[in-house]
Amino acid sequence: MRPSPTWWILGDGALGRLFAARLTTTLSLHLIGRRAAASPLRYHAPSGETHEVDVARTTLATQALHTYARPALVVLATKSHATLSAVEELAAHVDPQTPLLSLQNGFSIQPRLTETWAGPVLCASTTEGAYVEGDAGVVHAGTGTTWVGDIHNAWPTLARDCAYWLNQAGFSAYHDAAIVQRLWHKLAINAAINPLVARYRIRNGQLRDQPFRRMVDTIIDEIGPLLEGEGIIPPPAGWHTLVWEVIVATANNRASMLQDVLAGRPTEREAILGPLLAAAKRQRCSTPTLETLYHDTPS
Ligand code: KPL
Repeated sequence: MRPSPTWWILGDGALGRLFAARLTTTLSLHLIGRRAAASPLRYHAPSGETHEVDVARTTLATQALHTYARPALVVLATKSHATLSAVEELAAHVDPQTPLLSLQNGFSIQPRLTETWAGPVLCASTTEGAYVEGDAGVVHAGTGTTWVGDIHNAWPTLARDCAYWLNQAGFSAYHDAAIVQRLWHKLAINAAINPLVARYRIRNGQLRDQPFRRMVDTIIDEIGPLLEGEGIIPPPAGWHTLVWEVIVATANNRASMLQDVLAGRPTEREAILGPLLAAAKRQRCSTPTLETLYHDTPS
């Protein structure tokens, strides 16, 4: 195995805790949240087993954090709308060339970070499912796949290295030279699932029942042509199959947007639906379903 680097994870939510619980076993890791929190993390594995994992949980303001080695990479696991301010704060504490790995949903923060951050910006698209439990728990609801790349495909070696460490930690991770396509595909999935389940407060699998089933199909009918108009290649089995396969695979999940609504947090409406409405405007195409969905989705 290669010598272990130091990574920081910024964001103590579900994905931040999940990545921390797994990565801490193979590299030197600090999980950075808004508040210093008690270690260890309680990691509930998909098998049903629970592990107490000793994770260094700290804040950017904690002096002790800065006595350790500088991070070789910072994983951004904040919500999309909180990422720019988190990165501004981070900038005062790390070398400006530090590579970032963006785990954010949607396709809004990734281009902005790529333009503004001096170092490499990797983006990941993951189908790992997780939700938080209390102050120190994370439930790994379903294993998935994580693809890593960067928007201009300028950092393939770094992306492969990052995938290597994720694999060492037990994830299935791959470099993807076409990560932009992958991010848009995930955005299509999130747009068809998250706003509806958040509004009606249902689990993903309930979308298979009417009247939701019809609503999902109508949304997909609008999204597919729109994304193709943006140069996104349709998935091999088509947009409907892509979305319905995820609904079936995550039937028991409470989607991230539903978790946000239930916890009274802001949602990722802008990151997920905003880029679609912007594409519709660019293409001068009418998308009444997406517009209604945007207005009906809590912000
Ligand atoms: O990514 C997700 C989310 O919850 O944000 C889906 C795929 C909808 C699974 O719940």
